[in-house]
Amino acid sequence: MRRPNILLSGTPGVGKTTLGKELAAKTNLVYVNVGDLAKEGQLYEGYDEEYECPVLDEDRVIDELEDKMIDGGVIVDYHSCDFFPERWFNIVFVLRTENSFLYDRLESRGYRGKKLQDNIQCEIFQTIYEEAMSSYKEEIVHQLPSNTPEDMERNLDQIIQWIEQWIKDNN
Ligand code: DAT
Repeated sequence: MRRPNILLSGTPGVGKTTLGKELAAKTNLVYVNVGDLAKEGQLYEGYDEEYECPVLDEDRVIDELEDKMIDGGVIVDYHSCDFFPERWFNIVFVLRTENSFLYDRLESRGYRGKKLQDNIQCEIFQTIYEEAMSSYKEEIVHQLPSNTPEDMERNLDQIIQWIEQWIKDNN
């Protein structure tokens, strides 16, 4: 059976992990957190002193995921989206969160100072949405509000419906 590949992107804290895991639990798709994958395989190519985090080795991440993506049925979660092969994804969702909600979520995750400010700005300037619109066909890129638990439920239901329809149409 053919199954679609889905990209969940957006600023850190918008709810990609929560949504992705729920989706995988309710469908027969597999959830992949690119940050965790990189950590497990040490898929890094240096260290960013300013942001105090390792720099992702994008080529190795792509090599690591390629076979799985060809099989289909993968939900990929990452806060950036311009380095994945465009052909991998059937649909791209960019989660969006209002500043006041995002600020609280990032602060309770321990983000402070420049890291907190930069992530809030990333959301204000809709950086990831624009990145997605320039990296994929515009008609497959969708923004989803992710402010409240009700938003999360609605997004889950809508994506599950989309997956079911895609599977019907492609098998
Ligand atoms: P991300 O994977 O995008 O970094 P997350 O799934 O880890 O985000 O969520 C960050 C926190 O915010 C986590 O405590 C769950 C909460 N959260 C996410 N989406 C939400 C929503 N729509 N309503 C309420 N809380 C949400």
